[in-house]
Amino acid sequence: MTAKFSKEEISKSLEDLQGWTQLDGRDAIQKDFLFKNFSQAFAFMTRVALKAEKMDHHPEWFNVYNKVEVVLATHDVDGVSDKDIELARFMDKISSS
Ligand code: H2B
Repeated sequence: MTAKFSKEEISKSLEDLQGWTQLDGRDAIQKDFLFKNFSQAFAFMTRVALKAEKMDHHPEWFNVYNKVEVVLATHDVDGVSDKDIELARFMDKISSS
């Protein structure tokens, strides 16, 4: 069973991620990704979608052209868990290579 992280645990976990912050008023983390164009943004989303299906853990996101706004939360615990941190780390990894 996935455990819900405390605010302190979330802050600690975000230290080795790039540019993720906690949402105001909701237990979730967020980051806006910017790409060169829509094609790059959509390629990113496709790779994340495959990972999300494998993990059975899915992002909330919004895309316009080269921008992908991502919110990660674990609905089963109504907060943030290690699954969100793992997916965030994957997103950082594939978007900075
Ligand atoms: N994604 C996210 N972000 N949080 C969840 O709690 C979650 C999920 N639960 N994807 C999964 C699917 C669950 O609903 C299914 C039934 O396993």
